[in-house]
Amino acid sequence: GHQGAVIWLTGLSGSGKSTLAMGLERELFARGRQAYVLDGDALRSGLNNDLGFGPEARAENIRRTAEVARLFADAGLVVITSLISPYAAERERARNIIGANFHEVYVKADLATCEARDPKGLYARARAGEIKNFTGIDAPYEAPGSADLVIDTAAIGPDAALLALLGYVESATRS
Ligand code: GGZ
Repeated sequence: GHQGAVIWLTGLSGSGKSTLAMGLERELFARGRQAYVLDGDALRSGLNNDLGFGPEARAENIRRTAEVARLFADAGLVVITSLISPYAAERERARNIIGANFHEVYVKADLATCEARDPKGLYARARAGEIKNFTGIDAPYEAPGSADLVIDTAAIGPDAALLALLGYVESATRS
């Protein structure tokens, strides 16, 4: 049988979270699993459209997403969250909300790599002072010290990264 789970991706903007999340959803679905992505950027256009990027707003963003993820996981889905979630304390809060089915995955890429990718031009705008409180520039990112899985997307390509994530999720959610 299968149990629900929450795969909590954390990492800088441009680290590859969204690409990995969508790829994992697709591969799990192809294997008969119900999977669903909760993407921070997408949630911010609806459920979380009242929230900015200060510490308290980010904490509330993480809290709401964790509560929604818990509901979906209770229904048996593999929920893949894709939020920067920069504060270790808020990630621990998410773990406490969700419980044993919470899996923290650090999508690791150093700032220089993410800034070189800059897929949406946000780092350039943050450097120019057009975006304030941008994670990695003038807002903190607290790297996980004991993630359940670390995927270094600066060191391995997207296919290898997805395979590593898929392998972890399949073994961690087998029941
Ligand atoms: C960080 C920002 C900011 C600031 C807009 N800081 O890479 P993206 O563009 O597509 O996804 C990022 C997203 C971050 O939202 P999250 O909900 O994941 O953040 S958190 O968990 O910290 O609450 C980025 C864009 O929004 N974005 N302004 N100031 N990222």
